[in-house]
Amino acid sequence: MPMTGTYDLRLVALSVVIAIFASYAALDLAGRVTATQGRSRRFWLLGGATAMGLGIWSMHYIGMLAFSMPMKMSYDLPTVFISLLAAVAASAVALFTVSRRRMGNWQLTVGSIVMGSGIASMHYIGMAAMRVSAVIHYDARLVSASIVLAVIISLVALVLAFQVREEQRTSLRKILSALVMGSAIPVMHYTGMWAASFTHSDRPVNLTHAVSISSIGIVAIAASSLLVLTLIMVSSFLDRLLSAQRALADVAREGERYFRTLADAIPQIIWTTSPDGRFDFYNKRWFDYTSRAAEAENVAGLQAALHPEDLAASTQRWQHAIATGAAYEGEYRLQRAVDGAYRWHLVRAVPVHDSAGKVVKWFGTCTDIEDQKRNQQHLEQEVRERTAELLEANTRLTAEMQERERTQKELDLQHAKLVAELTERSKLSTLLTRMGELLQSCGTVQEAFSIVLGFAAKMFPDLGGALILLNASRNLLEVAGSWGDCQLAAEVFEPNACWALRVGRPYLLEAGDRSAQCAHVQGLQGSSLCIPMQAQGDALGVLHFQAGNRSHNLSEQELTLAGTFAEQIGLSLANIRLREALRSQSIRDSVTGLFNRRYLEETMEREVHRAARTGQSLGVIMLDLDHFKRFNDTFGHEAGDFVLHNMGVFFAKHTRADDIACRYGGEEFVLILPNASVEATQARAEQLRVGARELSFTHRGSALGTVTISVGVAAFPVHGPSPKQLLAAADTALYEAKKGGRDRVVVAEASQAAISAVAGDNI
Ligand code: GH3
Ligand code: MG
Ligand code: MG
Repeated sequence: MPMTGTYDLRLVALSVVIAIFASYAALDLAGRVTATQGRSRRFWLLGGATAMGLGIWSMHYIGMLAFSMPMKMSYDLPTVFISLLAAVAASAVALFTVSRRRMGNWQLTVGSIVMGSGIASMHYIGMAAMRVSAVIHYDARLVSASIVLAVIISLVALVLAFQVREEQRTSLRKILSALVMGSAIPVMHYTGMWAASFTHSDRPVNLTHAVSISSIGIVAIAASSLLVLTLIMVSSFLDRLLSAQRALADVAREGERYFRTLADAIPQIIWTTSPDGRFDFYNKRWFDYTSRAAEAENVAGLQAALHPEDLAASTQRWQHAIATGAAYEGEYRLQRAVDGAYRWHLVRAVPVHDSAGKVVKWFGTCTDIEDQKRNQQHLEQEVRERTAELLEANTRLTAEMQERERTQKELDLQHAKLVAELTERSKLSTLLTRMGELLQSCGTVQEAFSIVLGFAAKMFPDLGGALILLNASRNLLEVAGSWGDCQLAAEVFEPNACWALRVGRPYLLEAGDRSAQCAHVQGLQGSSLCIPMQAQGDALGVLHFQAGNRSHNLSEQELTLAGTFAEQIGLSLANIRLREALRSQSIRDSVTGLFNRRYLEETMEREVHRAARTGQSLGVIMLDLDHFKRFNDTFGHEAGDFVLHNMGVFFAKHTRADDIACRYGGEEFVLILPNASVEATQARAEQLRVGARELSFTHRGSALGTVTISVGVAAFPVHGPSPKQLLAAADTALYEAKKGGRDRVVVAEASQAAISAVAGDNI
């Protein structure tokens, strides 16, 4: 009949605790095996497998011992050890599988099956070690289930171990994994127990190597397995710690080696000092540069090579850096041993701090900047030179531009001045032309003078001036007119008073010059100019200009214009003179200077009309030289002309300005006396007759004797209404005078018609 057993729950709990502990140890050891190589690895693989196997096995056995039946239970010792070996083997497979670099599906599958089979073997071998008076039957399905469970647990254990193997410290994941694994192993164990059933048997039990386990035994198994597990875990921890320190030391050594290699490779001087500034390292470059021996260097410091002038500054700065922990930097000269030359270096040092911020080291460098500095100086010099050149060029350009601007302004000014001058000249030229045109149409010189004065005021607005003319007898200069502000010492003066007339060309007196001042400008402060005016070689007078009291002289332009002005006047006056002469020649008789017969006829017509219009009378005297043929014959024709000329002068002199004296032909003369009655005309004729007789002529040294005249007198309106009748009446009277014995005056017989006309007028 089947037997039932009971479980001591305390022992069940102990078995679960051991399983969890063993699982944790397994995970920890997996990491150790993975981290080590060679012999260490083998040690940890074997040690780990043993401890882990022991743990699993002790869980199993305490689980077995937790089960009790009402009979004596003992265990066959050799079989128990075999089951222990199975547990160790399974553990070894597990550790090996998870400590590989990678764990593929294939490895995982094989590992799980081997490990699961191992654990299952351990369990059922353990069961076989039981020595009880009962027969054990196994439920095949539950056995199978327990084996599958063992494989699944192994699979999970391998995956979890593989994942947490790198974790050096205790982590939640590691603990959770240990709990999962540690709980699963007892589940497999108790499933295996469940598969077994016991029926009582009376067959004797072989107890040759059997032992029965007491409570103390259980404690011993549990304690020893936990102790082994603890020991191996402590060992693992210590090993991990030592490895880490070794690794750190290796890293430090490696770092030092790298640093030195790097420091020697760098083409700069590298040095380090302790926190208080004591030099403890230089790279190769320093020794090459200074040719110093490596042993002597630890104290000397950079000062050994520093330029004496840089020593104080660098020391002070270095001390400040050490005191404050601030970075150190400066440019100093270091002496190069090979040639003794001091080369500029950029010296820098930075402090290295520990995690607490304390300075633990100074790292320094000296960079040779000599070439750089020289290049920089060279560049700066170049820049300075270029800048100076540019500045100079700029200054030059500015000056040139200013010069150009000034020139341009000057040109503009000159241009404006020129334009103004041209405008002025054009204006003046127009005035000159207009004056010329007006002068052209002047009939007499007097008329021309008034035009000249008018234009002078317009053309010389800044100057005063005067037109000064020689009088008829050419012995005095008289001021004909003036313009502007003209101050003259006298209105009339002698020709000699003017230097221009004396020297026969323009005379300029500069302002303030009193050396040879013309008398007519006595007392004048400013400049003056006199230009002689001539027409056909005859001096007419002086054109005078003066600049008032202006301190400066007449300008070139004024002088030129004055010259042109005078020239124009001279030319015009010459023209007028010529025209006057031509006209005079056409109306005057050249021998006597009296009007000719043509002029008489024209004038008499006009005079008769005027007399008729005004109701005045007009006297006509016709006279003829007596026996002039005989005179000619006696004294010659030339002497006759001489007498004729003098007679002309005599008649001109003894007539009034209004009277018209003319040579009527040969040695006959006619005088027209406007506004003269018959009596007045007769009286004048008588005077002339007496005067002519008293004239005595001397020609070429010989006396020519005297000449008498016979005179016929007629008058308008008594002797006729027309010139023709009047002249005929006078001629008839003259004939009567001749007939009556010559040297007498005969008044014409008044015609009846004329008398009646006169009488009619009187009524
Ligand atoms: P009377 O009149 O008294 O009767 O005598 P007469 O001799 O003067 O008169 P007659 O008419 O015969 O002569 C005029 C003379 O006048 C002729 C001429 O010789 C002279 N005669 C006329 N014209 C000129 C002249 O221009 N020059 C000169 N020298 N003689 C002139
Ligand atoms: Mg005659
Ligand atoms: Mg006569």
